[in-house]
Amino acid sequence: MNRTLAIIKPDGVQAGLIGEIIKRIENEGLRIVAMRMDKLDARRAEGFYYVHRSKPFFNSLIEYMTSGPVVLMVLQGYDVINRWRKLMGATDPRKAEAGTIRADMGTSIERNVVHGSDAPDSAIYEINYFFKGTDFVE
Ligand code: IDP
Ligand code: MG
Repeated sequence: MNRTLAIIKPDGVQAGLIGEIIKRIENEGLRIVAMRMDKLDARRAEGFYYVHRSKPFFNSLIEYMTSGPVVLMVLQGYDVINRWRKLMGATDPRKAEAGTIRADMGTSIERNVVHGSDAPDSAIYEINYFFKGTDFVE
């Protein structure tokens, strides 16, 4: 699996960070093979994050993810899942490595600016959740 799903979350879009985040993706040598802006409603956000449905932070996460527009992207490249996770940094911006997107731009463990698939099976689920075959460029 050489593709992953990336999301610029509502706080990132709201703060005007789309360009800076895409610049980091391109500088890393990852290719954007599908991309669009969207606004998630609760049903779509809940389906996307269904693995977290019993977590205490689930309702707050859904409220956050539906609070404004997002940028959905499919990234492609060698070892892309790990490379994008490394660019993002740890879930909690306070624990994220210096120079990562979450360390530089995140404001809390919830409002951490970006999403990235964490494994090949979740990448397949997440990419297919938002994109269909004809959305991709080669
Ligand atoms: P990840 O985005 O680094 O893969 P996950 O554990 O999959 O982290 O959690 C999904 C999202 O849920 C996080 O990116 C963050 O927005 C939110 N989240 C995770 N843990 C917490 C928490 O303890 N409190 C509040 N929100 C959380
Ligand atoms: Mg995750």
